[in-house]
Amino acid sequence: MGEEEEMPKDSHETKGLYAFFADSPREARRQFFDSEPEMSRRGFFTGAGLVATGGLLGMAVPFYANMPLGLVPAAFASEDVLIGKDGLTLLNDRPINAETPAHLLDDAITPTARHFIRNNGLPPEDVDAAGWSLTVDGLVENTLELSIADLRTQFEVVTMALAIECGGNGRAFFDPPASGNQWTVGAVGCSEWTGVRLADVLKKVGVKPGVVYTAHYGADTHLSGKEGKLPISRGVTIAKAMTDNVPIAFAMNGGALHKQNGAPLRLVVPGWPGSCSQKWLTRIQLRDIVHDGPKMTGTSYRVPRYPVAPGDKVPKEDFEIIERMPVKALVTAPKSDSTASREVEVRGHAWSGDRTVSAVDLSIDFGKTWMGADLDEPVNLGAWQNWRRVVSFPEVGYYEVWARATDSAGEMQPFAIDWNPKGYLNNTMHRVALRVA
Ligand SMILES: Nc1nc2c(c(=O)[nH]1)N[C@H]1C(S)=C(S)[C@@H](COP(=O)(O)O)O[C@H]1N2
Ligand SMILES: [Mo]
Repeated sequence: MGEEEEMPKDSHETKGLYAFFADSPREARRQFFDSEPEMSRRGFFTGAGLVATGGLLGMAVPFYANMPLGLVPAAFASEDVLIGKDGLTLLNDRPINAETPAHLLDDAITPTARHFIRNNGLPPEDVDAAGWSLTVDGLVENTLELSIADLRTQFEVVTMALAIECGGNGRAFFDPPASGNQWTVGAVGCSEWTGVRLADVLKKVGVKPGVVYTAHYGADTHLSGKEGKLPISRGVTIAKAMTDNVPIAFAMNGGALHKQNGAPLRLVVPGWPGSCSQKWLTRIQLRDIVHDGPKMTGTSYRVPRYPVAPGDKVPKEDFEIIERMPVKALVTAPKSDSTASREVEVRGHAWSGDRTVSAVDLSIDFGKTWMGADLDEPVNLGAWQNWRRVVSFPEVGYYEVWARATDSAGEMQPFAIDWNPKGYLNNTMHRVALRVA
């Protein structure tokens, strides 16, 4: 049984509003926004303890069909859980999941306040950085226990800009919908991380022959509160772990890690699903089998090994682990649904797991014609690449700007979603709507 299936599938009367929108986006939307408010919301407010806020949504929300599936009505969002974050959209508050609107990801390096949050459990409270300890064990020549001071003094300290993208980024656009956090485009960020190379630490402990995989453990706790039950423990192939841009990081953008981003210590594994980048890191174990911790097995962070039709049921044994994330571009300016002048700079970022991006092209005519953007080299391997182009619109009116990246292996972003049951790896082109005045 996959780890995600162990979560009690109780009705929306007993679980939180966000969980309801995440697990049953279509049903949640129907109940919240359909035009018969009497019928549709009564059950929710009596059962979920949200009676006090019920009056705020006293009428049907117009044009709800245009809203991303799974978006929780803003009237209910309790954004105080996002202390130290700026402008993030809260998708869930237990556990906390929040994405960054595309136009707030415009910086070349993502500020800490704008790095998205994806939690599977509850972060540790009252973290003590000075007393923090990382154990490296399993199939090693000598087990090591390292404080953050040990890491700083015994290994070369490196700083790298590295992109982290959640495997489920883009899930909100799947049809039929996929359960899970309804990320639109903003479960991605590229901050500057300072730490030591995992590879250097592994060389020091001595990797025994036969090691194939790492196993990562963090100090967060399971939502159920069960002692010893882990919210997530994933790993990567030993080959990926030994690459030189996988840091064990103790600083973010030159300052402390944000509490929700894994303070005081985390892994950053660029190019692979964000879930590989264990936060609140306490232990790395080396194994001679593919790691089988929570969210490694079943359908978690896995996709069918063959193409499936939208909505198909796929046997669990036909799923395989996601490794590299696919090629993608994000438009960070102009902001979607805004008004632009006849000439405007379009810009954003592009990335492709374990590869580089070789071209970004733009279309303002729904893909009929394309024009190349100026694309920067990555500042280091694993960083996203910035691109820009001044675009002239032929006349006033409504436009969509489409961006399409092509990577060093010649792979290009698709028009349509390659559907999979859990809604991973959506790298369809980002489209920004503009009214040119
Ligand atoms: N300990 C721990 N590490 C974790 C997670 C978690 O829930 N617990 N979530 C993972 C997932 S699914 C993602 S996408 C990234 C997100 O990193 P961020 O919250 O810093 O953006 O952290 C990963 N590391
Ligand atoms: Mo994730």
